[in-house]
Amino acid sequence: MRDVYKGYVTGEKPNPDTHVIASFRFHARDAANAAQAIAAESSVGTWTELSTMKPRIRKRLAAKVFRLDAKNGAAEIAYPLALFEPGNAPQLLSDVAGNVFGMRELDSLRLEDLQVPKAYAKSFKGPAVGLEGVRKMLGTGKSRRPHFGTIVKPKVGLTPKENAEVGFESFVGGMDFLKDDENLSSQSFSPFEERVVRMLESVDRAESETGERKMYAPNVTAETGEMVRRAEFVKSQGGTCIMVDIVTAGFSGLQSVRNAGLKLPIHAHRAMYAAFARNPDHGISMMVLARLARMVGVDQLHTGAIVGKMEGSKHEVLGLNAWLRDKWHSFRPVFPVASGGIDPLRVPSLLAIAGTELVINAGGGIHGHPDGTRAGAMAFRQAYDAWRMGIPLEEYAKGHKELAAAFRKWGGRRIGVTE
Ligand code: RUB
Repeated sequence: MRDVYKGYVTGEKPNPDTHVIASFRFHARDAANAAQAIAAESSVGTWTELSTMKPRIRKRLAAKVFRLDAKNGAAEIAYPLALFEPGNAPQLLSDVAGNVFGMRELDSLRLEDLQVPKAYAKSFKGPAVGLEGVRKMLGTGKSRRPHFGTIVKPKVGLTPKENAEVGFESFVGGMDFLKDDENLSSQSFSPFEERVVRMLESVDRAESETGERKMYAPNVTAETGEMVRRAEFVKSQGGTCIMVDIVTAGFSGLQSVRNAGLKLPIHAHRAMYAAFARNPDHGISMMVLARLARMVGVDQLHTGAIVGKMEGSKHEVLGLNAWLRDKWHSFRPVFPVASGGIDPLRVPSLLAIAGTELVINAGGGIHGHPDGTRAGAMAFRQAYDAWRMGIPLEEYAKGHKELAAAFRKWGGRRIGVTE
């Protein structure tokens, strides 16, 4: 054990009302040294003794390892609340999830969970409308049916006019919700303002044609100030939702948008999350990302589709979804979003596993339908109707040509679920 890391340990259980508590797993040659190195580096310490260190600083601000499982490489560390600036999510991460991931004392490090005290949580806004608010906006509070959403495909390249036409077809076919893709912002082929105006026209047209409420989430992800300007533009045009790539934009950007007070629900796309969440031995878990996102204030969050194209075990996704819908401090519940590689034939399995308090998003599974976008959207709703009435999909497809065509195209796809 290096002397400089000694003393960052305590036998006392921390008070959860006055400490942030982080759960880590790690691989290291000397577990006790490694755990204390994490506590030191993420609070007041560094690799050497400091002539500038005052006893009062160490006493008040040092993080402490209060549980160490050296055999399995696990530790829980308590951080005094005074370490944190209220309402500053980037600073929280720079602290508990900053330098520590690169320390030589550790071969790998994983931040599994993060508990924050009520007093600190209160300094963040949380979801503006939450799951129930989004349901209210779309009029599904009573039926409790899943929301069906689409991502216009191709991801990028369509003009605003083409994009809006695809949107209209999706809405009329039965989609409640439509979002831009994660890499669409304001490129030359699709300037943001024009895209928003045209898609909102499609929302209006589709609402009058179907008598149903529709919602569009334009992707406002950009430089922080620009994100706020884009969100304000959406609001000024009568838009009812925005989307943010919460990882690539960062928590600073997300906070700027949330704190702008626009009261627009935020659809949170997690593009790039797997760079730090996928390796089970290193990085930051999706659970930690979900906690931060909810605390800062998103209303819908991608958590994994279980039956789709992206990683994420059933156990993990169901745990995340249950937590998002459950009570946590005074924050509203968040709508979990299943997305990535879903086609209509996967809808019954997804609903059987994950339930109906869910947004089901599909891109390729709608715009890849052999008879086009409207038929793709209809096939999704038909798959839901079949499931709701307990009719096997093959049976239902006999009287529903859109579902039948989906069978012809995707019937051979294997549904793989990682437990
Ligand atoms: C959806 C798509 C989304 C993923 C992201 O398109 O690519 O960006 O949902 O994954 P498609 P996740 O329906 O054609 O696959 O939701 O797991 O973050």
